[in-house]
Amino acid sequence: MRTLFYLMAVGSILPTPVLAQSPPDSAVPAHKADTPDLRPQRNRSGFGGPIELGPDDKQIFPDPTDNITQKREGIARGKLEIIEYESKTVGTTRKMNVYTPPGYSKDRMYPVLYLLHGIGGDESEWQRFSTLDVLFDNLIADEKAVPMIVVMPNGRAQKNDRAEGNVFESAPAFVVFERDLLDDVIPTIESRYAVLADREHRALAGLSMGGGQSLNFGLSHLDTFAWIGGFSSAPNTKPPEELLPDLEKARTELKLLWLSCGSKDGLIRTSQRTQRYLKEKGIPHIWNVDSHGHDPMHWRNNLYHFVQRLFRATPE
Ligand code: FER
Repeated sequence: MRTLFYLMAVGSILPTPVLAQSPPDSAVPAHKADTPDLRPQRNRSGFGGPIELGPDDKQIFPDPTDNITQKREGIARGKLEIIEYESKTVGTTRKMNVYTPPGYSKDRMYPVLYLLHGIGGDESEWQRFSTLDVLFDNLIADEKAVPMIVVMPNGRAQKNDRAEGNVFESAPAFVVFERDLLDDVIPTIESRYAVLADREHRALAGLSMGGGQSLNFGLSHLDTFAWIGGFSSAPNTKPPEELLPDLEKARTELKLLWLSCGSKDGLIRTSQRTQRYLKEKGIPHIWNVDSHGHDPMHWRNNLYHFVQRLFRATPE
């Protein structure tokens, strides 16, 4: 019901229902496939609602320079592949994008980041927005991130999982995805790749709709995930009391909880509500408010900072 309300409320404000997807907008130049698609989304003024920034709503990690996604000569490269799996949850064969780090070998065991897209995206969205393989190759070459596997599934758990038509109509499928992730995606990855299969070696993060999913699923499954991130989390994020059913467990078991949003993102109230509750209840977290809107630059930049803290003894 709540979801429906949001669909109706936002649907009436938005110039387009496709949010986390670069639209064929004649105002912006065409996008080349081998560079990240950082074109601003459509004019978002008025999107979501009025923005009021509080004293904690500050940028604590600077915007990285653009060369973070520049392909470099002479460094080892990871591999990106699309794999298929049988989803018992959906009853179809589904696709996900998997990045394996440079020198990936079955003789080693790797931690895994599960990375979720927005309401208008699919399993290829993170690659399109951030040239994720290049970003990770660079971070790993510089030893800024530990070698890890990145899994980018399709968070729209329904038979037709393409981002077609009014993408808000598929919002219920983003709820169903909790079961697909836990029962189908993770077991598939753990049976096919050399991965460390415990909570301390699993991270879950996402952008917008995928940010809300990551907080919802991650915080209610702390036995499965110890590292959680929500970038510009959408209003599908559960209200704080529901989101954090066991405060003591969250306080002691989370290795990293990352929230971020752009100061020009009309959805910021959702993240502010979560962050203020975390602060009030003394749950350690990172809150990074940069100067972006609801856009790929914010997602890429926060992913860049977030992954540097993953799977380390002292993440901060
Ligand atoms: C909403 C506004 C935005 C909503 C979802 C979104 C479910 C998702 C945005 C995105 O993924 O970019 O009210 O409700």
